[in-house]
Amino acid sequence: MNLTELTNAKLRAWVEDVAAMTRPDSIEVCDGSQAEYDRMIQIMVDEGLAKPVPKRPGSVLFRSDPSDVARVENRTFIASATREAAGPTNNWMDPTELKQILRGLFAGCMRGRTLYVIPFSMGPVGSPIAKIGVEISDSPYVVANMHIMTRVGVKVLEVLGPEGEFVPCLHSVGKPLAPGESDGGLWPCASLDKKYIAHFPETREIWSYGSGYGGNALLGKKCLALRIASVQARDEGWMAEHMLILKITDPEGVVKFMAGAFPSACGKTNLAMLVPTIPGWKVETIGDDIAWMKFGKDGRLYAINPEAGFFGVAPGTSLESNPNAMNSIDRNTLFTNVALTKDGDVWWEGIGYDPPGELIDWRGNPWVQEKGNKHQKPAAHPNARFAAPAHQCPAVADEWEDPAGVPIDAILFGGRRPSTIPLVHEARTWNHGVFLGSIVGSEITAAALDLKVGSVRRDPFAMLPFCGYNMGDYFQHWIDIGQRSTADKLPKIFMVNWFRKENGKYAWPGYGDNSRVLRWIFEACQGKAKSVDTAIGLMPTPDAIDAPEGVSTQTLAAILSVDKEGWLREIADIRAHHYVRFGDKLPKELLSQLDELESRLKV
Ligand code: O2Y
Ligand code: MN
Repeated sequence: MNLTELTNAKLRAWVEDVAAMTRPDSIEVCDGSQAEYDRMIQIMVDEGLAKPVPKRPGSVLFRSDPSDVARVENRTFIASATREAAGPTNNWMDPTELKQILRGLFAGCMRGRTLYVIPFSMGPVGSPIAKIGVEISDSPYVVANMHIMTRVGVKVLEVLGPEGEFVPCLHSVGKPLAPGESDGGLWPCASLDKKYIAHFPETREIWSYGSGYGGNALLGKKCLALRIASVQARDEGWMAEHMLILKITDPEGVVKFMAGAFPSACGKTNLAMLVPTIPGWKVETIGDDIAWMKFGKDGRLYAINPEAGFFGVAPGTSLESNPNAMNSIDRNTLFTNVALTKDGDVWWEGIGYDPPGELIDWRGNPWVQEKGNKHQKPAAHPNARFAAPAHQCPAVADEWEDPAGVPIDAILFGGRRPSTIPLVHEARTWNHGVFLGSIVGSEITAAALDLKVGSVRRDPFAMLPFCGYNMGDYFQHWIDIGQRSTADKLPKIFMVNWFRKENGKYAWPGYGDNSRVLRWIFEACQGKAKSVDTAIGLMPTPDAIDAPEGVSTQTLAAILSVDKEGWLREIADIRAHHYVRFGDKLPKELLSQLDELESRLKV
């Protein structure tokens, strides 16, 4: 498609302005077709940027620049009108100053490249919960990944219409080409100090410069669906959350939907695709990373997965840890920074089998496994990724594209907590649940930077890197949401912890055995769970959860008990090091929850 086919005047004017600033050689409007996707892949294969993976039909491998392998939190900015609006947990920059820097960087930055206009829908096209974005990018890698991760093309432009609203998302790899120059097979990006992942919450704009990777460049995901959407959600009375969504069916065919917020690298994708170890139960996937939830007319919260694919971490993914993910990526998958085998397959650490001889590692060098050498550099980058269409997941639920969303029965919060936090407990009320969400975090297990071993790195609601405004106001938004319905209609809230340790070893096997905990949560939603009222909330009775193989009844009892001393230390830490950051913005309801919890523990 070309520019003249853009009937939305605002969109057309924006594209023309950006083209005048960035000076691309050509402009293409993406139609979202298979032919377009294939052409992007071919361009990158011809350039030497993509390598076919013949063992997985339709799949290719990319190797990024070593400076461009993950989200860059210290180069991610929330440029709200005031520092206070961004709050204590975000990198703030003055919007005028930041725009000036960005205009300088974007000037002429697409020389020698094509400017792609990517109209995309976050959520099923036309869903009342969905939002439209348009990404301008000079990266065919971004175009191909956006085809997988979002809904792209003509249908989106039709819904947008001549006057519809969209979030403008401007992206450049930040590497203009001189006449006749090409990337020469090397991943284009700018140096770290020139990377900017910039968000302008008031004007709902995203400007991303200098990185071609993942969350920095696929702007529908973390930038739009979380940072900008969290601001829209606050203003419009809904919720944009870093949550998986799963469907669980009991042996009688009763269905519940659960959403879950876990910090990055806590096994969210594995939980979303879990294969239960309890007979007769079924878990199906709606989404593995982001949930948008809106109230229905019946007062319940309905969730959609705004994405259309999975952008999962490859290392550690195996037929044992996540067979559904493995089967999702056996074709039509974009791999980034994994290793390549001689017989044309991918390999990574934790894939479940030894490499079949010599590999090419993620940097493009020959690599032979040195068994027992703990210092050997990995063949795949630890943040190596796969991008695969959600419809390829064998466990994807029938409802995953329902435009109305699915009614959420339970919300789960969790983190990596080797001590204190039990396997599962249920909040007494919505506000108690909000309190639990606000204290989510993971314990520091090895000395990292300036953080003390054993201290908790808080990641409230798993939104620390993704909340586009003041986290204190975000807590208040959660409290306000609870006022909009009644306890019988709101989801029940739970905190889970798959990572408790005893004598230095994990006490709970996790993975498929987490279904035993989900069953108790399911029963709690039906009002049928065997529960005991404790100081910290409702907990399973000793016989409510079947111990999986290898877990003794004593161990199970230990991880299902209240660690009074641990919780009192936790409360002191929350008061002194966590809540204090939010000053006046901390909702009084959360302080009351903390005080009440302390009093209950002290009786
Ligand atoms: O490193 C990146 O650019 C991707 S980060 C990511 C990708 C998929 C799902 N979640 C995350 C995350 O960091 O939470
Ligand atoms: Mn995530």
